[in-house]
Amino acid sequence: MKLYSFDAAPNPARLKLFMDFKQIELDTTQIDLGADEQLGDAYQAIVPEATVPALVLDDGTVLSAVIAIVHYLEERFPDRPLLGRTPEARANTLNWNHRLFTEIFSPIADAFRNAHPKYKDRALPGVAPVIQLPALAERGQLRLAEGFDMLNRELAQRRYLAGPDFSFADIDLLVALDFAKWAARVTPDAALQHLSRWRDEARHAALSG
Ligand SMILES: N[C@@H](CCC(=O)N[C@@H](CS)C(=O)NCC(=O)O)C(=O)O
Repeated sequence: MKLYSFDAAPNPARLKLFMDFKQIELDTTQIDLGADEQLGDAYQAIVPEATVPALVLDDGTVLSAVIAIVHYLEERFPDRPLLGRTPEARANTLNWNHRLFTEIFSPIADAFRNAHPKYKDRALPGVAPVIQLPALAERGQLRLAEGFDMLNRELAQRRYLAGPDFSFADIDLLVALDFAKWAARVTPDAALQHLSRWRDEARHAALSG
């Protein structure tokens, strides 16, 4: 197995926190996004999507979606489960990961990539040119504020996002809050007390890996 990553970027950070918690170590090569190494021919020959992370399995299969990589690793390294211990918990964790991806990560990426000059004509990851739409940056900010309100209401009802146990959904939300701060310049309002309480506990749980 061989992992390609760039630990400073949000999607690789989701995977790194997962692996650190479960104490998984893999042969890893860092692909420098700052130098656009992901767009070079050498990397594209391995990962045509030109994104990180990517896990190349021993049979040559290339996984480029974080959610697929963590599912595979959870099967291979079952100790300290992060995707739920029962079918219900597993489905609920996956449900939250999907919601976070569409309702939180996507608005942050829209706010960032449709406004930053570095991403002119690269408003989406990948090699195909994609123009920036400033309205999407504005909509991203609005959706993010709504998303934080929704999370605050949800976290009033339970300790962690997907239930009583710390899970990969919590890891995703920790990474999303950091990403929102530096990329979209948005920090949840201190009045969102349930989100704030959860963040303290989730940070602590993540480090207990
Ligand atoms: N397809 C991945 C997301 C991968 C992704 O978007 N990675 C970003 C880094 S956070 C990337 O590689 N960007 C490359 C670029 O912007 O050119 C998933 O579904 O989990």
